Amino acid sequence: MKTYRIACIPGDGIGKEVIPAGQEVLQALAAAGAGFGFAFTSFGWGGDWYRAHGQMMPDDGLEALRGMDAILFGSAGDPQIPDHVTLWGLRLKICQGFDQYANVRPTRILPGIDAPLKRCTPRDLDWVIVRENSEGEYAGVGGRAHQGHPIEVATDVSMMTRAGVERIMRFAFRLAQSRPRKLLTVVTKSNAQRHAMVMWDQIAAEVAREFPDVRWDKELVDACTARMVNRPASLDTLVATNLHADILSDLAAALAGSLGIAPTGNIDPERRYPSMFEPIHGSAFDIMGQGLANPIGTFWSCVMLLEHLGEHEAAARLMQAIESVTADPALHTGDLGGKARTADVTSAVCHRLKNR
Ligand code: NAD
Ligand code: K
Ligand code: MN
Repeated sequence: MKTYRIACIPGDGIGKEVIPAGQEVLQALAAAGAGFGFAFTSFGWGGDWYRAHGQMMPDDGLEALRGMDAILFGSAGDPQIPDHVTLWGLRLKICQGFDQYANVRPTRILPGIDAPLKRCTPRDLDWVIVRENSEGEYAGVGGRAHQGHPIEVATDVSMMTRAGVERIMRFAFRLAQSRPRKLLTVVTKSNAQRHAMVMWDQIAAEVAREFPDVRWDKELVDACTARMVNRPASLDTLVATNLHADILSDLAAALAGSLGIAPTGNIDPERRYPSMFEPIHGSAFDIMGQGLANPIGTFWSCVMLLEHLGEHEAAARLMQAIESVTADPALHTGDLGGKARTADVTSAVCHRLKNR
């Protein structure tokens, strides 16, 4: 029987609550006769590791992950450590170290979830946002000089390369082509950002010629937020820069009901390195350590992980179990207006996997 080696990095805050829940659900799926097993290795990296060792993960951390089939990640962010230290020291180190340049963020309204958009049925909102995950605004290029002086300057340069934009565009067009509507919206800000974003638009038009069956359009990122609210059904697959997609996908999650539901995959499409799956939310300082976190975002991320491994039947089974749980308001956590706890939702999903 095939055994998948999965690295688990709970990280900080509610990551420590939702990642064990994700492992439990994957274990239940394997035990219910999926035809494969999992060997989990957990890494205690994050804020606690930083307090003990002065860094978020060890220098040879990437080496420890390299041979894994996939990585399940919680969140990086600790109330006592600056956010840029935790993010750059752990999550971005892995995303950039393993060149996981495509960040895929699906959004749908799951059964039973009361989405805030009026006049919007689940059929009207079925998006995948493709986030460029290796450069752009989060390239790490920039600097700070004359700190504390009146002439202080600081820059974060949005750096885009032709190779980087071409590969994310090709990925997005291919993904759009694989979906029933074959529709791609290229998000841009080329009216104001007249260098990198103009190149982005040009490359989109070039790559589009390779995909004559994909319909595509362009939208400025600010207008795109309004379009997501006003005309959700006019969107299907979207591709946007690192920063733009980061913001659009939190909006997408909220429009579909809650940040606690939304999944993502940080993918190396060439499969040179392990890909990493995580809920899109962060450490949720306001609810951490109380067993209140919604684990659905992590479970849906596990579905994406299974699909990445080629286990499509198991992925569909887990998604079905998730949807049958969201359909029951008694199993909604606080973010969805319910009273259920992380453990209630987790055991309900496991129970449905056992008794299908
Ligand atoms: P957040 O996602 O942690 O929380 C935003 C709000 O959503 C909070 O009110 C929180 O309670 C709620 N929420 C989020 N996930 C939930 C869940 N599963 N169930 C129920 N409610 C949920 O965002 P933030 O407050 O901006 O950031 C907190 C920390 O997390 C910061 O340090 C930030 O840098 C970090 N962060 C990390 C990642 C990551 O590791 N990928 C992503 C986002 C934020
Ligand atoms: K996360
Ligand atoms: Mn984000």
